[in-house]
Amino acid sequence: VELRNDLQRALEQEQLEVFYQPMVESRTGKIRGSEALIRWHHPVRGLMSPIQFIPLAEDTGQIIELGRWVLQQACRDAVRLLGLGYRDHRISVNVSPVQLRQAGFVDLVTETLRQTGLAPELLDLEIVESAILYDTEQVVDRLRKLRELGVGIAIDDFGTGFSSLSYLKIMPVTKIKIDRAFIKDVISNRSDAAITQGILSMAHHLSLDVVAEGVETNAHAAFLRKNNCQLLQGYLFARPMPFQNMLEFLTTQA
Ligand code: G
Ligand code: G
Ligand code: MN
Ligand code: NA
Repeated sequence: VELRNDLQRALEQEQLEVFYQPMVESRTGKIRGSEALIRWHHPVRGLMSPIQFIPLAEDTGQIIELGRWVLQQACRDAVRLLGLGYRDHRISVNVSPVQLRQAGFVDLVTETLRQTGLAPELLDLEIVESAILYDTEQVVDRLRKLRELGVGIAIDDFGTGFSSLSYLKIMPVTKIKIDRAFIKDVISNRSDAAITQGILSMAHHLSLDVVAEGVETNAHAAFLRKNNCQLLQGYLFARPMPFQNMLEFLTTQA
């Protein structure tokens, strides 16, 4: 209850901040986009990770307001990047299954894009496999409408959910993000290597973009480059950081 009240105050008192983590093209080393990751500057507990409050916000329904805020902030920041000349920098925003179950979600995205002036083609929404576990028809219909707008749909934490792969046939997916659990030991563990290669092969045959998460070493990056994984994300390149630091990071890469 306490944290719930705190979260309400956080939304009202601007204690939330969107951090960004770059996604790098494996072939060229160029930054192609970034993922928006929420942080909470709690007045007593300090900087809080989303795993400490997203599940609570999902239970209380506060995720709706929080998600709306993140989407708007990320779109605004993306437009700022455009204005600075980063013309094809994509922005990825995490969307909770709870948000996707809202009838008004497509309107929210449409309205946010209109208000901020961001081209839909520069926005990816990251969703987890379990997002279509409930209200499947309605959620899939919403995802189709978002695709029709031009927004990209990325499957986050790919391979760790318990869903069947057949959802790839009904979901209008454009991108897969390989979960970092597979990347961690990809060099030493034959199963992880085989699974990663399998996901990459499947994604190519389905014409899906792929991002590997949790890329922490040069060996990870080399393995993924060799196996034609286009995009890499992880501590090897940068940790999630405030927008201002992201701007500086971009200029060092230019
Ligand atoms: O930023 P970090 O790697 O600590 O994120 C931890 C988890 O919180 C990840 O699973 C990430 O997807 C999730 N997360 C981060 N920001 C958001 C957000 O804005 N909305 C939702 N729904 N989840 C987020
Ligand atoms: O579930 P999602 O993929 O959105 O989660 C992103 C989370 O992964 C964030 O908490 C982020 O801080 C974390 N993360 C990003 N890059 C790395 C990495 O290279 N190694 C590890 N261990 N975690 C990472
Ligand atoms: Mn994510
Ligand atoms: Na992930």
